[in-house]
Amino acid sequence: MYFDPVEALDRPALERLQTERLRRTLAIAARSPFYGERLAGLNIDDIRTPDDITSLPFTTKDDLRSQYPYGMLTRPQEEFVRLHASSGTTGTPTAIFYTQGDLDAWADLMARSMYACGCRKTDVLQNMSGYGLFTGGLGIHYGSERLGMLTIPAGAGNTKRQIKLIRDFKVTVMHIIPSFALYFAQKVREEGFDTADMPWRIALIGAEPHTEEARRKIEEMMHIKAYNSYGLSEMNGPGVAFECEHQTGMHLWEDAYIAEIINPETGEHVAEGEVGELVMTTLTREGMPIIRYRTRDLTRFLPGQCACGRTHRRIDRIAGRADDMIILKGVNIYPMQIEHCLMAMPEVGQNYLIELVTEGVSDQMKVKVEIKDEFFVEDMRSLQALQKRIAKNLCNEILLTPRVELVQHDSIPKTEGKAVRVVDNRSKE
Ligand code: ADP
Ligand code: K
Ligand code: ZN
Repeated sequence: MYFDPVEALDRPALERLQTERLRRTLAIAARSPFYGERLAGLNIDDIRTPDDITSLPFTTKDDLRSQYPYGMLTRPQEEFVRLHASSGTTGTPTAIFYTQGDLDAWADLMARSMYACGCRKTDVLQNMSGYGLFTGGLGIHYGSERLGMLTIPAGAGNTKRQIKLIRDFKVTVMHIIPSFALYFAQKVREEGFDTADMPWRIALIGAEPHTEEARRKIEEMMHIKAYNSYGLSEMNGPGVAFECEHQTGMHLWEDAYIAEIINPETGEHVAEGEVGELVMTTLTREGMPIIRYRTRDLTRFLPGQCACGRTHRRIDRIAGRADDMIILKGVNIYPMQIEHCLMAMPEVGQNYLIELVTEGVSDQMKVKVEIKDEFFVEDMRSLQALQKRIAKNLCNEILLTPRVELVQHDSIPKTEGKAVRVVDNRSKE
């Protein structure tokens, strides 16, 4: 029923395993120049439960940057076999190193994740994310092979070739970035194929924030089941938390990580079920363990048990990154609030772009929205009515009225990799 029996371990046993692994992780971490100093004076015997982790200091992205290139390593460099780097969405990248043991453990987590949402060795997986330093390439790849799936390293881009591979090799599972999935579905139709006739049944989507509405849209347009996949390079890459077949939040693999949710201002744990910043500690990484890493990602633990029987707690879809927050006229806005609102409207197509500009003395938000062809009509009056309706819906959600511009499908440039949702052209004075 499960890829690994540890997925259904009872909570007391899981917590004992976490404690034991945390103690081992701390002992290993102390061998790196960085943690050698940071953890000086720590008595590992004081760690008796996973909760005792709160006595340890946080690690931030800036800490990792300050140790670039080799300051986080716990062993001689020759014992490492792989390097990845975060995609640098928010500044200088950070380098993450893996021993062979780390790569094996990661592939197992990935395989377990994909098994949980229904992938089997009889499946054929096409990995449509970029390879290279980004972990979505090789991370998914090795996990897929570990599970035993026939794995096609298609990489990003070249939609025509992607479609040919999918049809020729009867691809049943795709790994695809959500913002690309809707665009891709459209391309499949433009090539003259019906998405309902494609061999696929499962899409693994992740790597960037997306709303439930966007997921449903992907599922409808592609005639596929789409499962949310969460990870970050600092915690290996994908395979940190994954949806099971029930699609009710992502199981976070607690035998491999200790997860906490904190108030980003105070650093204290939030109340059970409240949204805050996800903080994570690696429990099985031997080469470059990371303790209490501030992910900047906002989410919450979901209450209750999952019907699948896995005991590892579930997190809600990522509401956004703390760094993504837009402050406009004193109002805090997350891009996902805008997506949530747009994707719920049937007239809206695949893409949108938020632009912040300064006009005269005040800052304004403009939202460009792609409209489906059938609604992009000649009749000015109905277009204006639609524009008004979108602006009004947005205002209900974000409490200020942005300027809405309707554009034809495919007119917003599509980047390879993670979507750019916000362009900030405000004057910095
Ligand atoms: P970068 O931080 O440069 O984008 P990574 O490639 O390591 O580098 O990306 C990890 C980040 O991507 C996460 O911290 C999170 O913000 C985002 N992310 C990954 N998976 C998801 C997901 N399923 N939902 C929302 N955001 C995600
Ligand atoms: K196989
Ligand atoms: Zn489940």
